[in-house]
Amino acid sequence: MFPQSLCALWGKLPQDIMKIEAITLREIQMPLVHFFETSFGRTYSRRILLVTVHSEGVDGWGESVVGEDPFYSSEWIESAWPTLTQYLIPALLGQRLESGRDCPAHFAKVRAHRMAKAALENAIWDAEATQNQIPLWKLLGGSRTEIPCGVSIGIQDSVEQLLEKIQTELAAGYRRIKIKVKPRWDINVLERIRSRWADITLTCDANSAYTLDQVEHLRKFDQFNLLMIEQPLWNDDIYYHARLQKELRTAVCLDESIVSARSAAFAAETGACRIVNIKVGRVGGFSEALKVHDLCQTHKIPVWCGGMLETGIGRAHNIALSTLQNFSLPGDVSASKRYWKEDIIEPEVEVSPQGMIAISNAPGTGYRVRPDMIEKITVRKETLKA
Ligand code: OSB
Ligand code: MG
Repeated sequence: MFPQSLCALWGKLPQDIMKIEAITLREIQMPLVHFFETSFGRTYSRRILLVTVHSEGVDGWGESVVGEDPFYSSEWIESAWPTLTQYLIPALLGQRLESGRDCPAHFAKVRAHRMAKAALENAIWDAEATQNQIPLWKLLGGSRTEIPCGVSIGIQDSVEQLLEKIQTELAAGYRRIKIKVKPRWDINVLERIRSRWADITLTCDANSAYTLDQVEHLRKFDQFNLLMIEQPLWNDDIYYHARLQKELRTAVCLDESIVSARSAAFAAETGACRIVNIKVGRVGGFSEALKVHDLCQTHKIPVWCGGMLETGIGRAHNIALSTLQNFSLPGDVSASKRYWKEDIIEPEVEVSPQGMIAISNAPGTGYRVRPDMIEKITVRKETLKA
């Protein structure tokens, strides 16, 4: 415990300062209920990194959104593990932190590796909320009491299977359908969807499957009254998306390209998109995600929360973030059971027949982590102590 007198001097209560005593990194493995296919490949089972921060009797949890392969991003599970154990975790051990907002300064020497940083920073926010007995969403500055949900449906073996999946999700109440597209799984598929459902809120995500010389082809997307087209061009591009947006009636939404508040500013100033997908892992943690949110709000760009096939831990963090004011569009934040036979939190994330997730007023995320279940599916684990 920190000396009371010193804390008083700084105007901080002792419980407001977290001493980082130990941090556990682990890999768990969980099969998906249904494979997920994007323009870069198909995933049947997830390998997931979880971080646990141990601080004065409280555990804070974080999940890294790194993939099994360096396809969505150059980061992947085998880059995140050593980056965390050799650099990021040592930078925090023994430190006394006031808030998750302190993390970026401690991590500043390490370039990029945002998904590794986010897992750790978010675990600190999680610990802080629990330690102070306040909801994480309040700590982040949120205000929504419920959040609207959409679904992201991967590429299927046939259009019939996709239509069946859309039917199921609409019946479950989801308020926005997003499909994955790529050349030869796009116009034909959108035509079939629109001829069956003329009015549903529909979007598509290309995960960088097109190039600017396909602008004539991309213009055909305009006929489908899509809410947006997500990341049509290169993963690291903003400038050519600005050129493309000028050619399209459909709003461009950027996902992969927005890695920081600075890249969001660049996109806003160049007109590269009209909507932004915020993934807290992609931008390096809650602190930066809040900056992206605020920057977009200033530029009148609505945002929504993206998903990365998270377990309940990352999902709970996405839900908390989605309570901020400018998250005005339905996110890819859907129910646990769409992904997992059994989730690692309780209660599981549930979506109402109206397509909403109710926000809990309980301290922390409002969802309890299930350590016994996690232990059973852990395939490697390392604890580093101060
Ligand atoms: O681009 O949004 C994406 C999943 C893995 C990698 C990238 C993306 C996605 C999704 C899934 O679209 C969203 C979800 O978690 O349901
Ligand atoms: Mg995307």
